[in-house]
Amino acid sequence: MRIQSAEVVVCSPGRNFVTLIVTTDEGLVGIGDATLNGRELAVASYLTDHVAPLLEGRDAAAVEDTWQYLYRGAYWRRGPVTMAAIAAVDVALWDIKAQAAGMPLYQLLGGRSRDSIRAYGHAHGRDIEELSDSVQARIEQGFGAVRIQVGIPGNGPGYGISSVEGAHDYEPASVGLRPVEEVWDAGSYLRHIPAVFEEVRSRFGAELDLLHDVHHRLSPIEAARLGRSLEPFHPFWLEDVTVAENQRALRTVREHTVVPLAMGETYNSIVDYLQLLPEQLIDYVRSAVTHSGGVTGLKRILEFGAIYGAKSATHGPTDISPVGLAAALHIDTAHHDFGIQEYMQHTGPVFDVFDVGYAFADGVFQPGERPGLGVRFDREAAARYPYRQAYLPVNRLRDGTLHDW
Ligand code: KDG
Ligand code: MG
Repeated sequence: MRIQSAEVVVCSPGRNFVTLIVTTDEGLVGIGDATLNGRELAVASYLTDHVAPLLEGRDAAAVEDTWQYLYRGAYWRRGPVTMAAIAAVDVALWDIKAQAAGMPLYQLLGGRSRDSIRAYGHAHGRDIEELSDSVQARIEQGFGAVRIQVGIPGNGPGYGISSVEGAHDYEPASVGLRPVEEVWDAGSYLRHIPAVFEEVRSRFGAELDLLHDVHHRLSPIEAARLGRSLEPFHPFWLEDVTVAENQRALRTVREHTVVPLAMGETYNSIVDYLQLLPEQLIDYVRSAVTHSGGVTGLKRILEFGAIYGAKSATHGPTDISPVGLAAALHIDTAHHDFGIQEYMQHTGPVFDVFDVGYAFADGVFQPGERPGLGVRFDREAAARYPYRQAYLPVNRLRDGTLHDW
């Protein structure tokens, strides 16, 4: 079976997605997600201009060889644009292979290791009252694990809190030609967050798993202090407590706190984990199928992590399309060292374009039994939602210095 064509569609049913459609000479169609929030068109060009012509005529079954061909063959390895492009090709080829076998993808990855996939939801609010309402809403949806983000007095909207007045649902990318600018003050944050955890714990009890994302904003010693101050409220994890490039920072954090740590959503290769995993500096690997070279790339990372006791916790925000999420769910089903799956929840119009076979109920996912990934892409519906320029915010300290986001 040969690849006949590879086409890219960029659409925006509420937010932007880059989808690769690979068609074979036997009529099978596989799809892959190449969405890179705020840089979508760069990946679309990489695929259309440089990858699609190379794919035509290749053996559709040669998934590993195609991965190596695109990774080693380009000479320029790694990086978010390259690895998102490779991911889309890889996932589309796995989709085709599983459809050809007449099986859901997880069967080709080793079959079921569990009955269901536990997920965590997102709760947020400008203050503790709004946050509590949001936590309650997640509990009512069945979640037993919830990420809590809250506005910090004096800081204005910040990570996890919408900068669009009146919008309760948090969508990090705002439509427009430029990113919105937010303010960050670590001192106010560190003073406020322990009281938030204490209050949420006392309102919702010990059983609910609480997660929190620092989004790369603290220095190593600030992160260590945060971890220590939250220990009495036993968080499930703290995510991205320091900038992801400085992996030694987590040594400092580890020396001072036993709070579990998660990192990896901005990484795109197994090479990014060469220090973090062997030194056992993290407990959860947060990489996404879409950003780390697809099923082939992420499986390698997760197996490497498993040697060092790190569990999988695949990135699942709404800027990863249902195609990327479906691929994650097949890996979650088959991978032995699964931890938890993030589920930020796509909404209405997304499902006009993506018909999904997976299902979420009572806090857990099922990957679905459709052959392949189980997601169908409707090109006509996609055409009704054209691309809109949208960017993640930028973040500044009170004196105007640009800070990590
Ligand atoms: O594109 C960036 C978002 O996916 C990111 O801000 C979401 O940190 C995030 C998370 O944990 O889902
Ligand atoms: Mg995160």
